[in-house]
Amino acid sequence: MTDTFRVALAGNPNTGKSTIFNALTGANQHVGNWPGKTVVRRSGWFVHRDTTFEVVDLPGTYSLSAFSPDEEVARDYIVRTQPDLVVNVLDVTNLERNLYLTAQILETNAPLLLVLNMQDLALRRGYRVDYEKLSQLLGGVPIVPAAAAKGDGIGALRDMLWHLLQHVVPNETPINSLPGENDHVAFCPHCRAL
Ligand SMILES: Nc1nc2c(ncn2[C@@H]2O[C@H](COP(=O)(O)OP(=O)(O)OP(=O)(O)O)[C@@H](O)[C@H]2O)c(=O)[nH]1
Ligand SMILES: [Mg+2]
Repeated sequence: MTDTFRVALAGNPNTGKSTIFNALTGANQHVGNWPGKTVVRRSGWFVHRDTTFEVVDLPGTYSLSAFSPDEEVARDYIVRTQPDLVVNVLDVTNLERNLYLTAQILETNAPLLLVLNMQDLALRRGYRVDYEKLSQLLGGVPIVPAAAAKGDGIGALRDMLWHLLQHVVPNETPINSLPGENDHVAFCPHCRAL
């Protein structure tokens, strides 16, 4: 299997996109500008289970309305360039505000995966999220919880990316949960066991 899958990280500012980008791609990064824009373009790649993933770290945006260069870049990449998967990174402690962009991305019909980041803060504040319910409410979008600054959830994210992009087979082996955090397991609507 030698296909390269293009994954775009999208989300509100300060949700941890670049932290996840760095954790996924390590030293395999390229930094430039988006064509005709002063907005920084960061892309990189990694290999997982013999599959190459190209990752683009989109600028942080609250919406895809294209009122600012950042929003325009994010919207154009999702709608026109059409990555194989959009990974929407959310701050789980601020779900309501973050889900506004999620709703907009869903409207584009782009294949979508949610990373609910900042689980360490949520844990400290006693927040609990019903991933299955949230996934259902959003039409069956897969969800990976993470605390990217600590590296938690990055392995599960890699597994989930591979899992989704290899075409999901119902009831296949569940993806690993976060180590030691049994409340925070990845949820894929295609594999109810997650
Ligand atoms: N507590 C906590 N902090 C995190 C986590 N992930 C990222 N951070 C911190 O949040 C801040 C913002 O992270 P970035 O990765 O720069 O966020 P971003 O989404 O790329 O931000 P923009 O590029 O401005 O949109 C940094 O100080 C990170 O260290 C996490 O899971 N938990
Ligand atoms: Mg960033």
